[in-house]
Amino acid sequence: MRTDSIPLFVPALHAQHQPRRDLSDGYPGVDHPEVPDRVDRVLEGLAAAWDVDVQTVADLAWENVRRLHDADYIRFLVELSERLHEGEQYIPAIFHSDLSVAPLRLRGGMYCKETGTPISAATLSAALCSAAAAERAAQALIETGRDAVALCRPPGHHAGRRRYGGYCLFNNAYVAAEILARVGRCAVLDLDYHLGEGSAELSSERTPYFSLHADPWRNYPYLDVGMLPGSAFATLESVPSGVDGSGYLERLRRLLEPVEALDLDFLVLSLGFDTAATDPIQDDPVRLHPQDYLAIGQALARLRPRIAIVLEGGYDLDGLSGCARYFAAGFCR
Ligand code: OKP
Ligand code: ZN
Repeated sequence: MRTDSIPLFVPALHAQHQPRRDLSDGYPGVDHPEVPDRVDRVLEGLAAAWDVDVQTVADLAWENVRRLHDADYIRFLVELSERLHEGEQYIPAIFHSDLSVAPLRLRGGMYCKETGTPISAATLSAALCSAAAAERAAQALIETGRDAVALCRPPGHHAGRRRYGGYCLFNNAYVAAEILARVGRCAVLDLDYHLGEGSAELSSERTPYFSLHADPWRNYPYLDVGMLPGSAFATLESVPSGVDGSGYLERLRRLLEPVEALDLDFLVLSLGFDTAATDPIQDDPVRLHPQDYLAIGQALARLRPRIAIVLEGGYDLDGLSGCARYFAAGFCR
């Protein structure tokens, strides 16, 4: 058990964002796995092992989102949100790199290249509020010198400077990292199942990115990492298909070596529980069991920097709280 309480920020508006259908694997799609309940399940697990100081965040992170993302991309989301009717969900239909003079309805296809991230009238405010939770966790690190958690929803690591997709609109982890990098040395470590190509794009010398993920060519986002922009400051490591807890831990420890060598003040941890063996959205199996998150938490607890934990994926509703509880039991310091 941690001796002190840990501040935990929950975006107040996330539950109004309810994507209905996930067409990532094509028509007719599946019930969307990125549901509001995820936040409750993770919170339940963390609260079973930590003394959490839950704070609901009602702010919208306009300013920091404008710093990170392009103006025309944000303007598109604003205009679209104003136009959407109650209950309506938007998915682009044409995908080109420049649709800037096409009708608003089609313009989404220049900022998104997949069909798994439906946008409703409530999505923009939920995403801004999610980023605000990350903002608050970063501020808590600076002000209290203690670790903090943001249960961001929607998630953020697939969102690039002018790009949404993979259930993400704004890059919550980089919102936090940019705040922290103003006052100390900061990096982002991503342990979600998926490579965060948005985070890789946003990485820089002052905010390098480290990620351990399933092979991104064979799994979402289905990219050849050699083709990624911004990869000069991204350290990307894949786990083999079928990897188990010990194989995962071995690779995590190896990835932590260059992170430690940076002598950081702050670390943003993009934490996804979709590495659990029971997660429904894996293509290549990663076989982590709830108990494996204990060792993951312990490995991270040994790091020197203060850590802002930002939630990314994790879609097995029945398994989430167990994984989160073991993680929290391990991440005690
Ligand atoms: C968001 B996050 C694979 C379907 C993939 C998109 C996954 C988005 C993941 N058959 N659908 O957890 O990184
Ligand atoms: Zn993921």
